[in-house]
Amino acid sequence: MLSKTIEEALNKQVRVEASSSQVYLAMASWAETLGFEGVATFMYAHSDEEREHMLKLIKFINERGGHAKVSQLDAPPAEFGSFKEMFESLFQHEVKVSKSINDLVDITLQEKDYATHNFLQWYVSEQIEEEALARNILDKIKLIGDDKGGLYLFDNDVKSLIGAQSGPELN
Ligand code: OFO
Repeated sequence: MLSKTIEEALNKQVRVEASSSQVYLAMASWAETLGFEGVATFMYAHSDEEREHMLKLIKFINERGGHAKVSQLDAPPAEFGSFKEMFESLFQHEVKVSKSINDLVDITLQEKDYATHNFLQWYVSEQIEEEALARNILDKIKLIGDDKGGLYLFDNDVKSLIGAQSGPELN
């Protein structure tokens, strides 16, 4: 059985994952309108993945006797300036999500909820991968700068990273 404190903290994380999914969906749509099909495909997949992270939390909360809540979200931006800015903001977003997971892990220790602590280890590993991937993409895009040919090749390449972001097995 979850304590109220843990239930609330997990529900906050449900919201964080849902809003990640929304932000990445907006990025996918923006890239698609610009004709960057590879970036769009990558971002649509990333958005789906965040939804999976949210669902995994929802199932866990309900299985442990809590009630997972779906809350209203702020609308993400519709445009992101340049791909460099977009991936910069994706990276910063993932750093924030990691912090939020770490805070959550901390609460489980304070509450001596070792089952939830154990469950959250999947998210800890996932965040390491997601931050590394975002940093890797950002480094590439910084090298390319505004070079059109480079962006064209990047758009082709980025699709191959979709598998790399799947993270630890979902179960
Ligand atoms: Fe859910 O891992 Fe990114 O935000």
